[in-house]
Amino acid sequence: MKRIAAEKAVDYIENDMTIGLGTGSTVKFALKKIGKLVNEGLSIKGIPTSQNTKKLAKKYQIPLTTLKEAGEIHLTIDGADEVDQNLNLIKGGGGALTREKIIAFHSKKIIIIVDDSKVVKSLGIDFPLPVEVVKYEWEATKKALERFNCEISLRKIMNDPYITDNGNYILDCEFDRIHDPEQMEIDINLIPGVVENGLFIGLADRVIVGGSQGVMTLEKEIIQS
Ligand code: A5P
Repeated sequence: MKRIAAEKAVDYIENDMTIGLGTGSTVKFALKKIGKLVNEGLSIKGIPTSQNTKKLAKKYQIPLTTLKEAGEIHLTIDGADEVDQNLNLIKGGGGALTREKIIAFHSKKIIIIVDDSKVVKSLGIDFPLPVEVVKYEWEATKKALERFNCEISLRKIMNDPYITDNGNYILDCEFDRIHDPEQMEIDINLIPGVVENGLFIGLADRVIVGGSQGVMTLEKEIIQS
C-alpha cells in the first residue's frame, strides 16, 4: 500500500524539477522509483530531509542539491503519521520533522503519501505528537508542554535518548485528541526550547492514500478516486 501510493506520487515529477525528498519507509519506495527513472534519463535534483534519505538517494543515484543552490523546490514528496480531513498532518515519527517542515514550507507543491491506516477523523488520537526540543534544560521544556494536557515521553533508542539530525531530542506528546491543531501548532512553538513540532497545517496540497483497492487521492475539499 505504501509502495503504490509512493509510485503514484512519482508520476507528478517532471523533467528539470527540484524535488524535496521526505523521510520514512513510504518515501523509500518513492526514492527507489525516482532512482530508476533517473537511470532511464529523467533529469531532476533532490533535496533530502534527513541523513537517512540522503544515504538512500545516493544509493539510488539521485542527484542532490540544497535549497540554497537550487533556489526553489517545485515539488516535495513526503510521508506522514496521521492525515485528517483538512489534509492537516502529524509528522515526525521518523524524527525528521524540522527539516521536513523547512522543505515543505519552501515547496511550491507538496504531495503526501500514506497507507490508509494513516487517515484519521481527528489528529492525535492514535499517534503522539513529536516535538523537537534542544537538549539544554529539556526537562523544563517538557514541563511547559504538559500544560497542553498530554502525556510526554522522551524518545529513546534502546536506553539512550534519540538524537535528531540537528542534535536535539524528541518529546512524544500523547493527547486524547488534538482539538485545535492550527492553534496548537503555533502555541507549542512559542515555548522556549521547542525547535519545531510535528503538526503540518495547511501545507499538503494532495494526499495519495494506498489501500487494498488501489490508490485514492485526497485534495483540499475534493476526494477523487
Ligand atoms: C519522518 O520524520 C516522518 O515525518 C515520516 O514522514 C512519517 O513518520 C511517515 O513515516 P513512514 O512512511 O515510515 O510511515
